[in-house]
Formats: sequence, C-alpha cells, structure tokens
Amino acid sequence: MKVERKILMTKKPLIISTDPGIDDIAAMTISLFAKDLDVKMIVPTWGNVALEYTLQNTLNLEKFLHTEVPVVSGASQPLVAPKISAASVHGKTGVAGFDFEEATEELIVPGLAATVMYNAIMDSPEKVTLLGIGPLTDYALLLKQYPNVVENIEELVIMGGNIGRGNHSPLAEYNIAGDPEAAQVVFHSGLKVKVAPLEIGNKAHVTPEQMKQIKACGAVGNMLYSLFSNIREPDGDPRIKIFDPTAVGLILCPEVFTMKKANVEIELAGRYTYGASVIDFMSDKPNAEIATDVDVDKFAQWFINSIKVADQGRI
Ligand SMILES: [Ca+2]
Repeated sequence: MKVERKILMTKKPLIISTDPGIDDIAAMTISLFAKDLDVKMIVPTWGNVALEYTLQNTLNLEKFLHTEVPVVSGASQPLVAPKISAASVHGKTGVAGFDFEEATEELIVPGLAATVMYNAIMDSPEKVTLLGIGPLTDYALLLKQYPNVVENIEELVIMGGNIGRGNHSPLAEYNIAGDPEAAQVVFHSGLKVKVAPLEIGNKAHVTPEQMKQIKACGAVGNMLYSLFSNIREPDGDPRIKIFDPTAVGLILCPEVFTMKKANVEIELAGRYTYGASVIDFMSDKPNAEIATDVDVDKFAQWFINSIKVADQGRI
C-alpha cells in the first residue's frame, strides 16, 4: 500500500540586522515576502549612515510594503573602532533616489536589541536564522551577553568580508571594517556562519535590461529601480550590483552558489590592514563557509522573481 507522506514546510524564523542602505532595502523586501521565511524582527544598526536614518528607513520601508514586523533599535556605534560612513554611496539619508512616506514609530519594540533578540530566539520553537547585512555590532553584543543563545540559532548568514581587495580600504570590506572587533567575536562564537563576500557581490550584478524587468514588476519594483538607479559605486563601476541580497540568496537559493570551508580571522592590529578579513581556505580549523562563486544568470533570475513575489504579496 502506498503511504502518502505529507511534508509540512515550515517557514524559517529569521532576524535581520541591517543598516539601510539601498541594497539593504532590497534584501529586506525579498525576506519580508519570501514564502520560506518568517521575519521575526528587524534590528537597524548604525552602518552605511547613522542609526537615526537606518531606523527611520526601516520603518518607512515597512510602511511602504504594508508589513508589520517589529523593529528594535540597534547599536548607534561600533564597539571599539571609530565610526565610518557610506553616505557618498547611498546618499545622506541612506536611501537617495526614492521618497518614502515618513512612518510613525509604532512598530518599534522598546529594549536593548541584544536582550530583545535573545528572548525571541530562546522563545522560538524552531532554531532561528540570523541575517547580518551591516556591521555586526548587535550580534556581537548578543553573543557576548548571552553565549547560550548559540543553542537555538540555526546559522548566521552575512554579507561581508573579502577574499581579495576590499572596498573600504585596500584589504577591508565595509561591513567588517565598520566593526572589526564585533566581526571577530561573531567568527569565534561557535555559530555556523555562512558568508557572501565582496567578490560575490561584485559578480552578482543585474543588467540594465533586467533592471527594466524589475521596474515593470509594479510599485515595489519601481521603488527598487529608483533606488538602484541612484547608487554610486566608489570604484565607478557602472554595473548595478546588489550586495546584501546575495546573503538572502545563500538562505533561499543556495544551489546557485559554490561554497568552500575556511577559517576567518579579522585583522585587529594592522596599521594599514585593520578590519581585513583573513580567509584561509587551507586551514584545518574552518569556522565559516564562504561563497566563492555564483551562477550570475540564475541569481539574477531569482532576484527578479523575488521582487515579483514581493510586489504580488504587498496588499
Ligand atoms: Ca547593508
């Protein structure tokens, strides 16, 4: 007799630490409407621009998307390093190119981000996945204050670090350079860590033709089109690169990436190399999995489809 087995697909509970930022807006939009994800909370942190902007940008995005995921205010500065800024890339407020309507603060949950995240993670019947698409300050605070939280975390997926040249300095990538000490805490936490490094972001671009498809998706596509049309790459590269969504891709479409185990250490003492991620693929003590290649066409198709899903999901 044939036994029919019903497979219950449960959504992955997800917490997002973010510093919106244009590419963060795309990563959050995809996550909020992904059928396989249940976004439990969003924790805006300082990063591309100051916390006052990243917090307001998150609230404004949720107002635009008609979503109501709780927002917890994250860190306003790095643990040790001096603050840096990417306002030259993303505009003074972080989202140059689209006029979001100003949202109220009603989605904000009070409390220290580390404690609010800890309670949500430990209360979750399923292990929680963490997405880190800004400096890792808040996750470092969480892991230092509540080391037992690791038990109920599925994995931490980040966009950050670089195998070769950096984009903040010759050897450091922006998200890691933003808070090198926090990143080192994260890589030594014992968590399963997956990384979409700078090289993957540089490769996974969309073409002008694909950008038009995104614009044609509807209001959500048009919003992202407007933002990405305004992004200013520091290296002058005219291609449209969409860094942070590559980390969401590692969760939702892992099959388009090539992963390699490596040991990652963050340089904390170098005069010219502070914040560099030292990624050793030959180590016998790996603490992370690094995406080393991506199928660009399949990734772009996933990205466009995800925006379509978001547009259809926005009621
Ligand atoms: Ca970001």
